[in-house]
Amino acid sequence: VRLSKDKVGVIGVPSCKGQSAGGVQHGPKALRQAGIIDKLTQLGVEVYDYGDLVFEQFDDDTPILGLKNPKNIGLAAKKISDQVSRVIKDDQIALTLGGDHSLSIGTIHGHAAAEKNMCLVWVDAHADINTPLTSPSGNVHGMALSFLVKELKEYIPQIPHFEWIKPCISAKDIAYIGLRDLDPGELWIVRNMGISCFTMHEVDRYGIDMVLRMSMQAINPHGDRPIHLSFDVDSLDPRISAATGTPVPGGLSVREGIYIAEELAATGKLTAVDLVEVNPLLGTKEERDLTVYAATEIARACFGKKREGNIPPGYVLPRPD
Ligand code: 4U7
Ligand code: MN
Ligand code: MN
Ligand code: MN
Repeated sequence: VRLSKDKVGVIGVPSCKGQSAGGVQHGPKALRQAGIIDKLTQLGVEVYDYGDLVFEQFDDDTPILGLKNPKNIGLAAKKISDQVSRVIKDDQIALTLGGDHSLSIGTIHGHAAAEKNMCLVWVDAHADINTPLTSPSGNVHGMALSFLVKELKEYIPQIPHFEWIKPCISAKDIAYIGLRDLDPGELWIVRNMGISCFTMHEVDRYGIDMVLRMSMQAINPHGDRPIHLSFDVDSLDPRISAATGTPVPGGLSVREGIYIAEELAATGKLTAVDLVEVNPLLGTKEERDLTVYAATEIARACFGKKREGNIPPGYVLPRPD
């Protein structure tokens, strides 16, 4: 596997204000404790670990139009965006460890700032494209994409601390994989705005390989665009990924998740990866360990790990003298 760049910049984002369960802010710590940094280094990529971003906490953060924690999230997103954009401009692949999925407002905004022509693969049980006006929960992790899609501009109300967010991606540049739980507004948007959408129904019908080929055909037909993978662990079946806030039955197998990562790595165009919604405070110890394990395997596949194993960097086959 030839990666787009041989350097990876790891950014921990301990965010949790985009949803309501406690614990998802410990996701980066859990992934680090599982040895994610070493596992990537062993693949022969140069890993730059920037540690975890620190966010100032504002307790005076009243909901606006039902949207919860606008100030905390809006200001955090700016910090995330700046950091991701810096890492990509430094010629590193940005690997962001979450944290809840509201962080992708920042990562995608920052990626688009560094690479105008980027496209997006969003792997999730959910579409995360509620507008503040369609959200049934007020949780921003279910709205992240709505602030970024150019075609939705006229549907997004003004939210304090979100003014700086400029829509930076077109509907035709997004492919969804794994969806199985959409709200009415989201369904309307996906059907009417021209986002490519491969739900679990399409995964069952065509198989994961065809789904990936069709995704790439739709958003990156010439294979020349930088790719952003936003991977929500709730895309995986809850039998694997139970330690997450919004599990939905009937999801991807670990093998399908890994296959997505392997094929995107093989394009040589992967420039940013978000690994989000690991909540180590949910589920039993076994469930937590399995969720974290699945997430680290997906990260490894993104950075060149092959199923049969990889030859260690510098390995020489011994000869008799
Ligand atoms: B996640 C939901 F209503 N759609 O908007 C919402 F079902 O980042 C869930 O994918 C969003 O985990 C899930 O609150 C966000 C709900
Ligand atoms: Mn989800
Ligand atoms: Mn999500
Ligand atoms: Mn979730």
